[in-house]
Amino acid sequence: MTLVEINFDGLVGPSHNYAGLSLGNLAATKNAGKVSQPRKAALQGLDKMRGNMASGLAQGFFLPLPRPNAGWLEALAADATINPALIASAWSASSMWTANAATVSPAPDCADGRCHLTVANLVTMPHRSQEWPDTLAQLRLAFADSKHFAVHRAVPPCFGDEGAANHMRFCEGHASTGVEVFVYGRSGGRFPARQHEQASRVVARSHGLDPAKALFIEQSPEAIAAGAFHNDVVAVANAQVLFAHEQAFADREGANDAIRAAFPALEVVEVPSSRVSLADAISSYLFNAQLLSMPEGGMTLVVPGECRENTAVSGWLDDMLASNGPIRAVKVVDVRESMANGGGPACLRLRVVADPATVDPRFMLSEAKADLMAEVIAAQWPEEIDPADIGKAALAQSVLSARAALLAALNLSELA
Ligand code: SUG
Repeated sequence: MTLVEINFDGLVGPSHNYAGLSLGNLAATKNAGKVSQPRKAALQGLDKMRGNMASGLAQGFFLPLPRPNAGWLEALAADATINPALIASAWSASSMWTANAATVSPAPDCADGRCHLTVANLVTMPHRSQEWPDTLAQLRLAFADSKHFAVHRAVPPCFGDEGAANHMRFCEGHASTGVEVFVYGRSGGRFPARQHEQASRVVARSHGLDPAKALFIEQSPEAIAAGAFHNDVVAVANAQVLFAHEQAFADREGANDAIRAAFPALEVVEVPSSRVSLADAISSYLFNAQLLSMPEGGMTLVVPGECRENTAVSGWLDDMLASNGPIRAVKVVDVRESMANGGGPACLRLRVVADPATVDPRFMLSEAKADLMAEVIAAQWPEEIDPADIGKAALAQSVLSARAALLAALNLSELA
């Protein structure tokens, strides 16, 4: 059995819109009220998937969840008097950011030798708190092979869990035993700390991780207050490399020492605040990059186009490339529609280390399937959504029928 890293990207749903629902997510609140372009957004995401697949990497996908979520509105006894933000919440396409779908511990790290996944409860934000039941259904389908996977229910709701966005794994190679690092927030000043320490500990226990290889590290309150609502806005790890901002963790030296004690081969690529401020890191999403081990060797950092538009960030990237570090290439992708809601290349993917042959093949991407998806998107996804139209019956109908057409094309109508 060959274990490889598979990136499961969330396909951007037909209801993608800018309702400004996420307090503490500066891009989303800044763009509240703007007209979105769901068709363009989904095609941008699909192009990112195609690009990684063309590099020889295994690529999977998850489907948009049913929106508007009529069951949720019913549970809220929604009527004409209800707060419009709650209506918009029921329309949110936020499941596209699959880094928040679940936390994943690959088989070599887990006591029973299976890959464990815990669906994230996302309780802090109302619009995200409704995702987990439908995400769980999808995970249970994609990873139904119980010889290789264990899919867990969400952590009980008092403990906020935002999934893999706050989880890093260090290893010699993806298929070897790793050290898993859970980053939680205690305080975020003016903004909520969405990942709670207890939730991370529940996930580590239920995955059967070796306590010596599971670390719990506090995110810096300044980073949360500056708009890093998840750790993956200020840090990303791959194999032996930690790529992080100097102000990512509450105790920078303590964090590096603890990781190095558990994983001596650690290589830290740190960006000092004197080169890139927290504000520039957050507006460009430098760290919300995919750090990928390439099939030919070396690592590539897949960054959003916004990084090349920021002088400080672009200059740092050039210097990094000129140095002899572990990151050998930088690839720029256009995911602007997602970025405007605070979701970069790394938010859009969930990493699962597995043998692709053990995954339900309907969730694995091929060029032919990407072509088919692009056809459905071009024909069915709304070109634009003006937030003023959210809640209108005609738009709801077109969003529902667009998703149904995609499920039918992919032979996944059981997720309807
Ligand atoms: O939870 N944005 C998402 C972005 C998630 C990014 N994910 C990672 N960092 N891994 C969020 O804040 C905006 C939706 C709106 O406002 O309509 C939103 O939910």
